[in-house]
Amino acid sequence: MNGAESLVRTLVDAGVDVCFTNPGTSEMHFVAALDRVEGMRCVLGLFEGVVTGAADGYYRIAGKPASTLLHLGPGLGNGLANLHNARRARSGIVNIIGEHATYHVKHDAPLTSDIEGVARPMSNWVKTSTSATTLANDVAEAVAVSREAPGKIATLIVPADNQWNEASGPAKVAAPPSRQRTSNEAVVASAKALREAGKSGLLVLGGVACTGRALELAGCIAAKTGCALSGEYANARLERGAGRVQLPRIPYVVDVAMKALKDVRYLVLAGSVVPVAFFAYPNKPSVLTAPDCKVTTLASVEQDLEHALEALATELDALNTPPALLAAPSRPAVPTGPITQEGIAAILGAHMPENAIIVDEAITTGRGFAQLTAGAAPHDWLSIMGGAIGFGLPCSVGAAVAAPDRKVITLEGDGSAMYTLQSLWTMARNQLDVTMLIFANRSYQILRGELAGVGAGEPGKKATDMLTIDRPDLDWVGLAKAQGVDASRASTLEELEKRFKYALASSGPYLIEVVL
Ligand SMILES: Cc1ncc(C[n+]2csc(CCOP(=O)(O)OP(=O)(O)O)c2C)c(N)n1
Repeated sequence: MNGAESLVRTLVDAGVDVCFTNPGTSEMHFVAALDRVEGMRCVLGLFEGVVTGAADGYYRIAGKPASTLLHLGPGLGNGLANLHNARRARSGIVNIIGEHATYHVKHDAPLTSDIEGVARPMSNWVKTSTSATTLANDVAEAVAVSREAPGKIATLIVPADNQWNEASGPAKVAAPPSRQRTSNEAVVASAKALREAGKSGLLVLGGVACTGRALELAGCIAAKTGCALSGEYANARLERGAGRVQLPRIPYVVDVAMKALKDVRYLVLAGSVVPVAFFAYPNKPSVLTAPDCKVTTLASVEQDLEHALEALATELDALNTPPALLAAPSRPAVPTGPITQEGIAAILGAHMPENAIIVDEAITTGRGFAQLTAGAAPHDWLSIMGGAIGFGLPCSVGAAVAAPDRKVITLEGDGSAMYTLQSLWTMARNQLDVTMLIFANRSYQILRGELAGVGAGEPGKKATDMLTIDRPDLDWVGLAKAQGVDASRASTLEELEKRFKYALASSGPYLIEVVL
């Protein structure tokens, strides 16, 4: 077998059996090996930002890494923004990047670049393979790194001759080490802080603490001590809905966040960090908590968060306390008339199917969605973690590949959607079950607030042109249909509800242009 086949076999044997790809000449032996090796599902993306964003969404739902296949430095470079988002989400990914044959690099052919240099800022681990016979071991190492808690980006650069030369066979991947446990001192200190704090305490959950038993334990702790609970501003995967502990998010807008946090005297961190502003603004602080707020770290995001919360609940004698803040089932009444944020939220809350996956890149339109969806059928909520827009559609591709039996609902700003629009073609080709709401406000609406926020004043004509995306208005129905995705437009809440119900009842991708 050649190096490429040893590479693919090593991935598949280790359970890395999905590859999001956009290949070129230097990856042709990998592509050819796909026909010889059973078990690898390959999904083509027509832009590398689709590929890397899909790998992020896949990890968040599957809980295991996918691989990507990208074309030298420029291909990887095109995928970097969503790789950044994936790294911030702590999604494990194995990137395979083709490179010129070892003896060809010195000739400085057009696609030659410093691939390691391109990879490093968005990767936790980077290596260039040195021979076909050692390639499988490098792949095994990359997979092992990608599985290290809390999920890491491993980038392996593979020269073409190491793919086509004879290899010695696949390699075995070591089992992932179990997560480290937090110290007893951290547990005791956190318990002391929450006891002293009473209602002035806030337990902030991050990483996998926003899911499953860990979330439930946080509810028990809140019931016992009276502390409040929160997720961070953005969360890779937040379990929400009826019967689950409700976790609000730290607000985006600095003044709103500071107001929400002003009475917190004791902050306890479980997989999270002290809340800071997304950006600096003149005359506003970077840290959002009050200056006299005491901070205690229960456990870091790499550590075993369920264990940490269980130990804290035990220390507080809260293990058998029924969890506080459980969301009661509720289906909001749906208003009629012009489209409003509240109306969209009510439609989501009323019709979201059980076990849906919500991918949230709604930016300003989504700011009021939390309340009316809190009691909806249980669902997962995936946020953009690194702030690099163009995340939502690719993430939806990956989530849908990871969970073909679940409905993916994408909440998407029109500006953000345009970055990685090619995702629609991948959805159509693979008939992925994704319902997309595109919030067509024809504007980079958030930046209007940011302009004022940084003290740049009122926009004039030229500045306004940089913050609007009208002239021409984007025809979302046309953009979707051109890529094989059925679509329609909704200009009232009645229309939106009808189209949303239709999309949920059908399978495969469907896009609704929500005219705001
Ligand atoms: C990769 C990247 N480029 C640019 C930006 C700056 N930016 C932040 S939000 C935004 C506009 C978002 O527009 P849209 O998705 O329509 O949401 P809206 O603000 O209208 O709610 C831009 C350009 C960014 N965050 N990331």
